[in-house]
Amino acid sequence: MKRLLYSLILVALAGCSGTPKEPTYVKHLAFPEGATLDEKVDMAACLVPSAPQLAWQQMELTAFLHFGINTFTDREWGDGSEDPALFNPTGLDADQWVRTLKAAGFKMVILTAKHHDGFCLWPTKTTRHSVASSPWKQGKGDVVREVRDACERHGMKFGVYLSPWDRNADCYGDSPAYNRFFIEQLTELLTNYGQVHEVWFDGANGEGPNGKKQVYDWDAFYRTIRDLQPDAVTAIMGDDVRWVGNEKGLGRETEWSATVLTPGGYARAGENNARLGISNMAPDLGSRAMLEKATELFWYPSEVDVSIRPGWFYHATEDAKVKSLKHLTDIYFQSVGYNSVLLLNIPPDRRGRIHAADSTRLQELACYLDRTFADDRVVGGDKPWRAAGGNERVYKLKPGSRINVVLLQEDIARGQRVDSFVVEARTAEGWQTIGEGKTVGYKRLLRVPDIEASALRIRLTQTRREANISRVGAFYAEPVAEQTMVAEWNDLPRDTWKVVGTSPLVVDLGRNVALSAFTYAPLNAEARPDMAFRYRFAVSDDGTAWREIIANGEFSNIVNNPLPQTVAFTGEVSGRYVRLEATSPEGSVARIVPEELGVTLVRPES
Ligand code: FUL
Repeated sequence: MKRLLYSLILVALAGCSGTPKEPTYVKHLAFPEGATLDEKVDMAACLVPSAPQLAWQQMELTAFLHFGINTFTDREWGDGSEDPALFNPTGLDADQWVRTLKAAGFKMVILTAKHHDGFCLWPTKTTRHSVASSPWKQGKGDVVREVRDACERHGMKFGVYLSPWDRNADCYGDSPAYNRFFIEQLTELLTNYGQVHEVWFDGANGEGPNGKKQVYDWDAFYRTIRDLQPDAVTAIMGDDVRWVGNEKGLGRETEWSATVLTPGGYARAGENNARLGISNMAPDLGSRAMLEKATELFWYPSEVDVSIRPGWFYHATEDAKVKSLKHLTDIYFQSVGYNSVLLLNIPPDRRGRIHAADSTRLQELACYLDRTFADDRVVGGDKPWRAAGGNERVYKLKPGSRINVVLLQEDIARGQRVDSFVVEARTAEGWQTIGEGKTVGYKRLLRVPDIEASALRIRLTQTRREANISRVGAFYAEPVAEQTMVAEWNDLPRDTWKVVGTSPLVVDLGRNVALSAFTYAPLNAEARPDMAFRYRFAVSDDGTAWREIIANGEFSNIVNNPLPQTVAFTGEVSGRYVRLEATSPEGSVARIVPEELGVTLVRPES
């Protein structure tokens, strides 16, 4: 019966010409029960982004600004007990932030108006834990306003990060009360600062005081946004923009914006996603095999968020660890070039300025991208091409073209439809295949072998209905050499250590040393369920009598960003034995291997 209904809809949509007019589903569609794979594929082809989602995708480059109390405590996650008096930037210059980012090609900035510590960068009426209680501008300052105004001056779009998890609010965990509190904060931000283009809700969700779990009222949060800022997209726990699944700057080569992943804020998300065996991290979120099992489909495109430094917040110790140009260009090709928007974090420092180490690197990146994409070698590559599976088209290249990058774009306002393609080049030796792939989407950049060619042939091997190719391009990207970065987080060679115990990890460093810090670095920078999260750190002179140096530590955000975390001691700490005892993110005993531990000497030996 449902099948019959589906056919009737198609017939009804047929124009006078007899060619069925294509249906359009904006942002979401539900497959009729019993729909065949072919019918599902047909419908999937007609799923399109909403207008704000389309405008968002076209920005390509957006910037994150992580700034707040953590900037002043040198932490990644504050616990909410921080004294607002610590917030005191000496020369905050939001105009410099926005100018720097604009010059680097970014189209929007997203400011952490409130991170998990609950400290608000605007003088909110909801809590005293804000800039209003800080010495900065005698409590009369408003960072959100300053950034918003700078965006206005420089024609930059503006977004807010508002952490649902709040480690300061007393009402956190008292679900209805906190939901009201959160909506009030959201309302202030979405009412008093002009247009807001993206609202970013982080997925981190810890326990409130006394272990109380907060149940968020996502529907009410979404309603508030739709009422106050109908053109804003909602990200991560929002339902317009999807977290790519890691914080390494790594998109998927095959990236479907028309995806089977149900947004996390929907009540049915848990059940739907578990049935399909997927999460944000799943490698396949939209192939035909996934469509076969799915009951609904979302236009839920991927956003790749990554920091220019190891951490999200500014730490002076990371000034020399700003990602290299090579690393950043790889990130660009693996995000923007993989049908995603890149959200690159550039954290302002304690002065309240973007540090020269970051702005210099941004400039280098912008120059590199400008140079690379200035000269499109394809002739007439922007002529729209409507093509079914099996169709091919030849594009001439300008004479004497040397290329190593091929660009493909679909007109996603008419859906994401390419299922697989092949790219060939005509060289002196004849036609040769130089690349192939599955998805295209808004933008696909293929790094192909460095060749001289006179033409490209694009063959769409499989499509969903007819695909709409809006652009084919070809470029030459100069190879970038990697600047080697040494992992400098352990001053004492491990072959001089003796492992005395493994659970907890106890190490005899071989002699008495003066330490200023220790580091925990998950093996291969990969998260594991039994990795360390909460920890205690102690030292001893004889391996028997211990002095606890840190009783209640936390490797904040280690699951999403499993990079080395260095913990600096408040003073000099000496001993011969060190002990690191930890529990995993799930609360069980963590497994730490000696290679994951490093110590920093007060006086490093050369
Ligand atoms: C994560 C947070 O926990 C980090 O601190 C950071 O804000 C990042 C963008 O999202 O989940």
